Amino acid sequence: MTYDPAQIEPRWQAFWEQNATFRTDTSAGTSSGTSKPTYYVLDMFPYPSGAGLHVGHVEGYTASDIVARHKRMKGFEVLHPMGWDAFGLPAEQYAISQNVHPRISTQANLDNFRAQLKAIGFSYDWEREVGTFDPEFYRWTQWIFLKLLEHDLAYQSEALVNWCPALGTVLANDEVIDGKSERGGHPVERKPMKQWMLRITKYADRLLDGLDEVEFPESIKAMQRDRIGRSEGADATFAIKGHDAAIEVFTTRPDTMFGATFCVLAPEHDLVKEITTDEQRAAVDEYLAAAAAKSEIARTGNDAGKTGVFTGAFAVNPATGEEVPIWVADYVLMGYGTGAIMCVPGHDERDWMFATKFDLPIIEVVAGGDVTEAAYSGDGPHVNSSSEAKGIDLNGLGKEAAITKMCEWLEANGLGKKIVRYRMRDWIFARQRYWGEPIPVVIAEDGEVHPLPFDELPLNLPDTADYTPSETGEAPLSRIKDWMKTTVPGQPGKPAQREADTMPGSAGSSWYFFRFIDPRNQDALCDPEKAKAWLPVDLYVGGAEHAVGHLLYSRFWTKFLFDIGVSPVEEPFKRLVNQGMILGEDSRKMGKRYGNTVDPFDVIKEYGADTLRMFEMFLGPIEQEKPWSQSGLDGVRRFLNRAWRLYCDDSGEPHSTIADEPMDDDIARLLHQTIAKVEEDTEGLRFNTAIAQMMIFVNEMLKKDARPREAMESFCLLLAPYAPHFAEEIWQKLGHEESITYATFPVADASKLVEDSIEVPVQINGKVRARLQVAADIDEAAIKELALADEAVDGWISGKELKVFKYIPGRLVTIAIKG
Ligand code: ANZ
Repeated sequence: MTYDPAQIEPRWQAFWEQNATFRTDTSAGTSSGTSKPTYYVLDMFPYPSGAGLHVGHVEGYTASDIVARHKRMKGFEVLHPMGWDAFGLPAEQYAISQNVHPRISTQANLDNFRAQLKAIGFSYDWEREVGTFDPEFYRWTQWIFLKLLEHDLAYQSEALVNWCPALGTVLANDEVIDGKSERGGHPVERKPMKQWMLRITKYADRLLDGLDEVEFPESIKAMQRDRIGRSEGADATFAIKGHDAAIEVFTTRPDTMFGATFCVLAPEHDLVKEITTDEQRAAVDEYLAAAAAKSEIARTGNDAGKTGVFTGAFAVNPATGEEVPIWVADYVLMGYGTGAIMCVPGHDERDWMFATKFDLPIIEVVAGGDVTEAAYSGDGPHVNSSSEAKGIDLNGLGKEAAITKMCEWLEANGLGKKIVRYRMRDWIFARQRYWGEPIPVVIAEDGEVHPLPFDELPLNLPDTADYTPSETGEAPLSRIKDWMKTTVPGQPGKPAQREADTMPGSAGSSWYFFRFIDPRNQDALCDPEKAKAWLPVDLYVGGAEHAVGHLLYSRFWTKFLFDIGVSPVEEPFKRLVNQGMILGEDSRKMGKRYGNTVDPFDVIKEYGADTLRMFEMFLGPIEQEKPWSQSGLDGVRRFLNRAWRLYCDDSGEPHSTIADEPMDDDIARLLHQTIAKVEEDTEGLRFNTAIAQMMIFVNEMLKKDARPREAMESFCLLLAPYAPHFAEEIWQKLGHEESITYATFPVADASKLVEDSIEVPVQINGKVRARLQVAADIDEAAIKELALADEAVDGWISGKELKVFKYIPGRLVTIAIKG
């Protein structure tokens, strides 16, 4: 019988299921459990789409599965769980498009996903499965929300939000790309709305600092730093002529204040209406109306600095005492800094374009460029930056010194202060959609917000057939009148309304990795002792598209849970790996548009899951983008066929030549080189080169007549994390009754690795007394052991005190003795 995965694979999948082979004992590492070392390897859990698993899922999940299986064979208690990110926009949009209730479509989709994952042989402990839409799960999502509220980290605020009329909801900034919704590409507007917000900005510095602790790809760290966008600068006050109010500006270059020849307010700035003169009012109103229709991206994109309108009012530059005009322009955003800036056209590019367009003065205050040609943003000695009357002189100073001196002057004169600002905004934590966690608060008639008591959680999402979003921003839950109507907790006579908004899709995914450790705990989101034994996650594998949103949110929640004593760690993920995208065979992104999508289940039907797994790992380094390759798939299939022939004869029985005989030197070397390479490369997640070495092993072994059992069994063990069904089958044929899952992974014998052994002379007290035959790359500890056991050496040193033992690699052993 030849290798027949269709016959082997379902049988082993059933075996694993019946025997709960991958059940994890998470009491390991706690006072009541074993002392086995723990290893937590986590996949980014999928949102169960209607399309089923794609080849990109298979790539990441195979990588983590190999690591999980490898660690089990090395004696670790391994936590390798799976669940569903099942609330949120994509699931709901899908349901609406299919005209089925999201609860039904989500359940059907995840049942399909589960079956597919099982058909690839992933070693998940399915008893720990969780779904974010399960009340037993979201009870704790709601619990965390209440804790955030208690700690003043959740609040309601009227904010300018990204409103998507087509989706009928607000979107987070990372769900908007080029003014369109990430999902579906619908237009997004800016609109002021009252929203629940989470104060993630309070954690900005800790989210930055924590990045130094974790092993994430540098590119991901850079994206997170950029999103947080820490800026050191100063707030400074510009008085307004003829008004009591003053303009507070935020600048990162207070040193350039002598060059500030105008100020600009964001269109939404409170002062605009107040200071605009009658002559300018019509022009300003018209400009404001146009700005309101533009997205943030359009405002800060290529046109930045090219539109604006004069208010008719003037401010006073505090350094020069000169009057400078106040303009309104939409390249200044209300949501950043103070929404007002001082403009230094000599040294800021957008200000330069604006000044050039509207004929405003440009003054050089830092030497080094030609400000009539372009803004100069580099360093250099300050010029034109001195005022005797004001008692400030920056001339001749470089940038850093000038910034320091200007800040001191501002503070001394009550005109401003140093400040750190962040680009990151607070997290808009509400959606006007049905398919999400209800927010567990009620609003009394007087408008006061009352949290639900913890023991009333979960607050269930009510069932309704009327779940489609509205275009007005009215949340679907508000239409379920008898659910909405309630009373203030503890005050049955006091009527109240429930909150109709639900949480965003990223709520459940911000903490789900805690729940896997203790998924059925009724009293806590996770037992603290278990959390301590298992966190942080040792290895987290998933797509780079979550580099900013999900990873920032989950790091924020973990830090908060740390602060309230629930999490033992501040950083949830010790090491992060992003699998590279698998492109179509034509090197284009796979998609319906190009007709180049490969369905992994077509591959399984034709080739089997083990071939699919090994092929995806063999395509190239896990982090890299790489095209699909049909010939590569055939190549891996041929490899497994040959490996099968190495073990089995035509009838499918193990070769009679497999025997308990010692390995000759060649086979021993080949085997131990293979063990060493597979071990190292698996640890380093270089699965493609590990597989290349396995291919060498099989090709070499097929040329030999001998089949020493040790080599045959060891290789089967090496293959097990990669092609688990194949390995289980062969392991059983070799006479083992237990699953290979917990068999010990082979360890390379260093002495068998090298090709040539060498002769090393041994000098004792200056004279050569013996010669040793050793492996060329032997180390000092190993040669010492050999030398002391050598008969000739022993004859000279026994009974004496060993003073010195030194090995000059490849050349000489020197021993000094006394007595
Ligand atoms: C004067 C100046 C002179 C500036 C100069 C820059 C260069 P980051 O690094 O992003 O923090 N700014 C401040 N608030 C703004 C807002 N709400 N919308 C648009 N621009 C704003 O940038 C801070 C700088 O961006 C600030 O420093 C301010 O311009 C501008 F040679 O002030 B600067």
